Amino acid sequence: MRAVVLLTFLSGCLAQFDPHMLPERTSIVHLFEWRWVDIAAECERYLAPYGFGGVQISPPNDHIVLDNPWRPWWERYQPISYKLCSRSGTEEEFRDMVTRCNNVGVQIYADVVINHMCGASGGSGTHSSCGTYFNAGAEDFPAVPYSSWDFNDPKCKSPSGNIENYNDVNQVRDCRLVSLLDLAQQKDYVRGKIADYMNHLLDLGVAGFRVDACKHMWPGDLANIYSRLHNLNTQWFSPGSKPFIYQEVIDMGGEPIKSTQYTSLGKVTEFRYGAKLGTVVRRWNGEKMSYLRNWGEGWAFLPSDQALVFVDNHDNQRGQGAGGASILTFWDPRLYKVAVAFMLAHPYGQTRIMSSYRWDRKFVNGKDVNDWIGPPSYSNGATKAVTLNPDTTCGNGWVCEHRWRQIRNMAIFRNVVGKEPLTNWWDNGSNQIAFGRGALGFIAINNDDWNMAITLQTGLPAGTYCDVISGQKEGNRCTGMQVTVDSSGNANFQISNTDQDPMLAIHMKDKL
Ligand code: AAO
Repeated sequence: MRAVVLLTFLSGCLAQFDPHMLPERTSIVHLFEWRWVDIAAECERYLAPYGFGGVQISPPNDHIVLDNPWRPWWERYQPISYKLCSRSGTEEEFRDMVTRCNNVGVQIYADVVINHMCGASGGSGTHSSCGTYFNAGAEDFPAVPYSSWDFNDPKCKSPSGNIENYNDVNQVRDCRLVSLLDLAQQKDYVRGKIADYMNHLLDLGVAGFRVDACKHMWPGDLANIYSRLHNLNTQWFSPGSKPFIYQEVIDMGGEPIKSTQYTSLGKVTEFRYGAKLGTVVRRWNGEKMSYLRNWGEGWAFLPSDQALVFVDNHDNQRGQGAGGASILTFWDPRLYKVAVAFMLAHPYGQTRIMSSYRWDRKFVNGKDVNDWIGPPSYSNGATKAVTLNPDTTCGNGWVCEHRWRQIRNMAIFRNVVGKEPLTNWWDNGSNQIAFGRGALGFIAINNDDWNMAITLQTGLPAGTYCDVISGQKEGNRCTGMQVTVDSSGNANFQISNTDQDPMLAIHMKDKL
């Protein structure tokens, strides 16, 4: 009896760590600023067939609209109400997307902005994506409704009302993040409104949430809000399934607020992951790929089952947020593919793949002054469709990293190797590394300035395997290179340092 009670208790507590992906699906793709109609189509035509687990969508709620033609992407981090009309589409389009993605087994995780409303200087009027009236100066958001009683002004003790010092925990949580009007989540009323919004999304079929700016909310308030959440919609999920929760907390180690203060509530973004991996792959600060031998907890990251990991995110790919210049992005495609392939091959963490749009970068004194530019749009501000080129890449300014063969195939690699541990690690003491995942997959990477030519134990059964970086298996042939594993599990790896993609990866599913 006690064991049953304990088990029920544990599963109740742990449920929000489960992304509810279909079996043998493992990765989230962040379709940053995509329209709902495009995401629905992408679930059906690409994400489901290639085994992506779920999509992180941009915030679906009513948000401020900042002038035309300015329209920065970060409008969407300034809520006006919890109605579901946004730059990505209408509520009807949202419902259609969730339904169609769920029907093909691709989960939707909504980015929810619940720490604040719009900026203090957001003005008054109906310049919101739903055309909703609000008055930022008076802290009046009648469509929720929130009034000045619902904000943290009386609690905030900083002179300006903004967060001035990240070493002051009370300021970080009770004052305004870059002047954004800070909601009072200790109030039952505010908790209820936020939970209503999240429950609306759950009832429509979303499988979980990326919770924005968690550092700026008290863990106890979040625990209360999460405790009010409905279970997932039983049209698609088994009864009693709790929403998956991953929380944005930037903890690089130098501040009193730690990501571990949030890990009992859900998973937490591990920002050290991309910053460190970028440093290693770029070989900055004397870092070497061989140092990745104990990657993960060995680098003082969160425990693997609590960490949400990514090479870059929508902030740090444009120099914002945290991570700095080491962050690798699609702008450095060769090294980016090395980093993403390593991430997807390595067992640590819940992986998220970034999918971006291009913008006109313009560096002034090392800073991109165009870091605000919104998604590809028409002159009336409407976001452009994601079009497809004959070679399956995307047009209209959409980068679609998740469609790059090397990245898509490594997402499949991760699905194939599943929970197998890291095995047969090898390195040359410099920047050539290789490792396996039990008897299911093996990867070798040459990030040195000289060729790699070596025979290694792969742990795989004898046979001929298709390299999934240069191609994949189609019918009973490889479209790219092949690797032959002999009867003792050894294979010879030849990787030139000048190869377009300096790595080889093989797994059981693409064995001839
Ligand atoms: C915009 C304008 C503002 C204006 C405001 C209101 O840019 O000038 O005042 O509107 O009118 C996004 C944009 C913002 C935008 C906002 C609202 O990025 O530019 O403001 O929408 O439209 C902090 C938070 C973190 C946040 C990050 C950007 O802790 O939660 O800033 N990320 C999320 C979203 C983001 C969004 C928001 C939150 C707001 O992903 O897209 O903002 O909804 C330190 C702290 C971090 C802090 C960073 C940046 O990081 O630790 O907590 O993140 O500073 O301020 C080293 C350190 C590292 C440090 C970093 C940078 O790496 O190790 O700890 O340096 O100093």
